[in-house]
Amino acid sequence: MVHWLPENISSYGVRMDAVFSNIYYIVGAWFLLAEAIFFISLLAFRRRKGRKASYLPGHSWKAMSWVLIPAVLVLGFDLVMDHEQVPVWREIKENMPPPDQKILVKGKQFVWDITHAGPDGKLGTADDKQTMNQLYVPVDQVVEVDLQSEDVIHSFWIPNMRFKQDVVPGRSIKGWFKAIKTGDYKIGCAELCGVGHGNMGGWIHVLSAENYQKWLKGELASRD
Ligand SMILES: [Cu+2]
Repeated sequence: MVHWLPENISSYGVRMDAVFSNIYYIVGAWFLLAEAIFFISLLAFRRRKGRKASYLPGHSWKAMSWVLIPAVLVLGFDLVMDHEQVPVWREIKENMPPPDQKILVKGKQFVWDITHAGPDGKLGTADDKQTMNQLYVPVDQVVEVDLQSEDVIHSFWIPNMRFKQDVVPGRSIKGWFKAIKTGDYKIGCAELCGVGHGNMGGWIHVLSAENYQKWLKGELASRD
């Protein structure tokens, strides 16, 4: 595991982090090996008196093996990573568990316009609750987010929730997550969307189920 990632508060965060670690260590090891060979070669075969540079056409098996062997190894490690990633992708991105709570998030330069389905559980009705940059969700419940954009491409990012999804004009993209811990965590925009991009963000407030119902009914003050 990679330990410097933001605290995980997502039901599928452990699976996501395993994929991240897998890529991190495999690609990291290759990077270090490639750089080591590069710098050792620079030093060992540098210009010296009496040494003539020679042109190697690379037709011999010995020369070609420098390319072919790593290529086969890279392909092999690629398959190892695919093996790790495909089930996680299926579970998280191609599977939509029945939602307990529905949220509509509209990105626009440079805010997140958020609509929470009210006590009736439906979006687009009179009891909906609207906020700007402040997302409220109940803990231990499946939250379905419908992501839309009113102008350019944004990316809705909650690092602690291991959730990041592009928000594309003209499309309605659905995603889901389930928080396993209450608290306040940051939301960002992960797609350069204009001059205010760096300030485009907000907070997600994960509340207990009871407090969430209270908040929906207006019995709990909003936090910013
Ligand atoms: Cu943005």
